[in-house]
Amino acid sequence: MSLSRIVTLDEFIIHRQKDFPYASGELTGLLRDIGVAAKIVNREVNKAGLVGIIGRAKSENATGDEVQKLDLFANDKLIECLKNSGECAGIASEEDEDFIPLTPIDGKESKYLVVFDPLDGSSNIDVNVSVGTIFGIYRRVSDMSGPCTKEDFLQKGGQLVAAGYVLYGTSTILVYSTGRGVNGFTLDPSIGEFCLSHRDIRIPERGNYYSVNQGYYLKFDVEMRRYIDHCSDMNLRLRYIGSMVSDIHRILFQGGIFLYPNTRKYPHGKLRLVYECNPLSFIVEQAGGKAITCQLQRILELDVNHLHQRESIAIGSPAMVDEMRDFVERYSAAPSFR
Ligand code: FDP
Repeated sequence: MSLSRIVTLDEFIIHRQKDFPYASGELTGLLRDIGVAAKIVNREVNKAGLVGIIGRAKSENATGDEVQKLDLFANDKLIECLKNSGECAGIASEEDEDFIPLTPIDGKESKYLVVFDPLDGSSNIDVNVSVGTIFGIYRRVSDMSGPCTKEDFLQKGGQLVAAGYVLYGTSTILVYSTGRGVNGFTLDPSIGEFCLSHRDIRIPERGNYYSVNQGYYLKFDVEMRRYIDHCSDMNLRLRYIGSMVSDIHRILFQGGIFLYPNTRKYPHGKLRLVYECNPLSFIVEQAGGKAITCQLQRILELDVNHLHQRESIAIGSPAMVDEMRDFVERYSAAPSFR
């Protein structure tokens, strides 16, 4: 496809469908529906300060975080778009305790499921800092003659068919992968379309940034503290937005490492495996990066036991994740350092 003219997201995904000889168009339809939902969420995120939609909704979501109104709005819009599309058999969201099976339209059962975090980094909404939507798409494993089941949603990240995110930042960008590289599309507000802006994104081997909530330093295991000391010794720049999707976006383009280690408060890590760590690890690996837990297991190979399971994570440039691995191996093997 020529880059000499504007290529819209719709054109691109239809063109890419030809790469999959037995494609039925369902996945293509699903990706387009997510693109439409993203445009609606983007519209609200952009005018949040004007219409007073921001602020706390005074409830807690399935994982105990304080829910803000825009989270609920984004959740509703995504569910609505996916429900009406007929291309999705069920959804699981950060905002809902359980998964939601969707009724087939015209009796046609879909083979795909969508997991998502409707608005990641939501504690930043009130102060105009970038937030994003993260999504992952799985092929269902349950019998197609009935509704989807929990097992469909407890697949390992390695089974993802596609994943992506939409970042509502200085511009709005949708980045996705179907397992054949990663491409980015920037929303052109003048025509209301996502246009191909970043073709075949490759993460740098190394970068100058590390990203971690250093305020929790004393609560990290000793091996993580040693690695963070090393980053500081190397004069790496600390950048922590507090919105994982925004931090990962920067790392994807400029290189670096993002860490959310286990702490005393979150002994298994804080970030959610199903709709945060897995989709972002899929993207980062597709771009040539790596993603492991702070106990050194590859994120995409982790067993999923619970929809809202939390894990620790180290993700980013391959050489930096390898280096962090070396530190953990070295210092966790030396009990005297604990
Ligand atoms: P948030 O709670 O604002 O939704 O998803 C969780 C997340 O944000 C990540 O986006 C972010 O990187 C992290 O939590 C921030 O957590 P800390 O405030 O504990 O650093």
